[in-house]
Parts: sequence; C-alpha cells; structure tokens
Amino acid sequence: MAAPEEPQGLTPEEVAFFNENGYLLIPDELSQETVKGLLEETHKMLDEFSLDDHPMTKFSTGGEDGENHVGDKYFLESGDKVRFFFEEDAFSPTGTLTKPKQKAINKIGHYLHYLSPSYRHTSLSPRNAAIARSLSFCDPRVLQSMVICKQPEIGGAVPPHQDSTFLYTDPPSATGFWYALEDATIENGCLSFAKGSHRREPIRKRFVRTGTGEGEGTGFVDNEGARFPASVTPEEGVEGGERQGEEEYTIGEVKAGTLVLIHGNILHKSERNVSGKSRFIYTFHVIEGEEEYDGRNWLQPPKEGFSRLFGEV
Ligand SMILES: O=C(O)CCC(=O)C(=O)O
Repeated sequence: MAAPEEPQGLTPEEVAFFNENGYLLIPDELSQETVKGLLEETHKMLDEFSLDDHPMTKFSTGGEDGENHVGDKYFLESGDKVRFFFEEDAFSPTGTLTKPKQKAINKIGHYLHYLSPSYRHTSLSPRNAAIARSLSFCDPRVLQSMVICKQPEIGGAVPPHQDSTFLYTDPPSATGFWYALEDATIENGCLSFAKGSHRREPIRKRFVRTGTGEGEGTGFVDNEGARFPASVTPEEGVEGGERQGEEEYTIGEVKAGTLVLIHGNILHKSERNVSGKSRFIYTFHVIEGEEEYDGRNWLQPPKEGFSRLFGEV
C-alpha cells in the first residue's frame, strides 16, 4: 500500500500574504463534518460542567487599558485544565446568572489541545506541522487553546491587542491558529485586523503574574526584551517610537471551517455580539520552543511541557 501523502503547508503566495499583512484567511480548512463534531463536543462540555464548586470567574479583558484583566487562581491554574469562564454581561447587578450556563460562558480553556481528543486531533495534526514549517518554525509548541463562544446578545468585545503581549518569548514568536466553528460576521463579532501592524507595532508590554500565594494575580509590565520577531524588519522609525495615530481595521468575515492565521505582533480585535446568533470559534497558539519563555508569563508549562507540533504527529 502506498504511504499516505504528507500534507502540504502554505503556498508561497499564502506565506507572502501573511508576511505582508500579518494574517491569512484559509477557507474550508476544516470539513463541515469536522466542524459539526467539534461543535457537538463543545456543547457536551457546556452541558456537563458543574456550577456547584465554580468560582464564577468572568473572562474580563479589562477594557482598552487592560487593567482588571482576569487573573484569579481559577484562571492562573487553567493551563493544564479545561475550565469555563463567564461572559461579563451574564450576571444581574446583584450577581445572579441571567442566562442558562450553556449561554453564559464566554470561553473554555486552556488545555483542550491535549485533554480533548477531538480538539487534540484538530490541533496537533500533520497539516498544522506543515503550516508551522512554512512559517519557518524550528520547534513549534502549542501552549494554549480555547473555544470562544461570543454568546448571543451578551458576547463580550475583545479590544485591540497583540498576542505576543500575552504569550511572550524573547524574541516574540507567537502565532495564532483560529478556526471558525460558526460563520463569523460583522453582526456576531467577527475579527478585524490592522493590516501590516505586525511590522510597525512593537511588543511594548507583557502580561505577567504578579504577587505570590493569596496575593497572586496578573498585570502588565514594560517589555524589556526584543519587541519584534527576528523575521520581521520593522518599518522605518518605529522600533522604539510612539504609536502613530489610529489604526484602520479590515473586517475578517469568514465561513465556518475557515482557518485564520494571526501573527503575534498584529493588532486585532473583535466587537461585542448583540445579535441573536452565537459565534463559536476554536483557537490555539504556537510559540517557537527554541526561544526563551520565562517564569513571569501568566501561563506556565504543564508537567509534560508545551505540546510539540513536530515529532509528536
Ligand atoms: O475570537 C476573538 O474574538 C478574539 C480572539 C483573539 O483575539 C485571539 O485569539 O488572539
């Protein structure tokens, strides 16, 4: 019997688009059957998780300045678990849930790519290894994964950010793999991108653990390490400079099954979902295992180490 064909990575045109713009849309990356299976698995998790001993942690990005970003123990210890974070607007002023739990969760994270067989199969795949190879990774490691539900009516906005702020290596190397499990539109809060900002926007801040023991939390500190990946030549004059004016954002409406690759330095965001339709997506992030990952990062490796994309698949 002939050996199974090795999956292809990105085409040279796709790599060129990603390098120029900082993101890439790949329609029909997942079959509709795979999407259906992942959605079924997600709804099962939402049905089965218990509220009994749940600390009711909300996923808060802390708004534009990031102050009051989620950072409790439940969040900090989620790197090797499957945990459930609520939408901020799922509660009444007195703190009671105003929605059934299945319609109140903002995000499920952060170890689906290891603990859930179907998400693991989707993440640690030969195709994704080939994509990482096209993007010149030497030892790509999947370090976190999540389902973002963007629930109908109360789906929280994600303000403009760069993923390497949250998943910092020195030099920066984070890349997001983001899969639409439902159609993502302007109405239900699709992504948008500041095209090319990965070449003009340094990683100025890092999201780190603060305090110890009971006082442990999260916060932002100035980044004293490298601010661009070695592969990026920053636009002239931007290395240490102030942000130049407002960015323009390009809307990224996509159909279920589309894969979006997101450069760790690109500014991107998504708006609130006040429509009647949810916007379920699955995303995981990869870093270069050969770069330095330090103990201050909010997310610390599980006992197995971050999951290899090469060698394991
Ligand atoms: O899906 C979203 O709305 C935001 C996701 C995002 O910004 C990310 O994964 O970096």
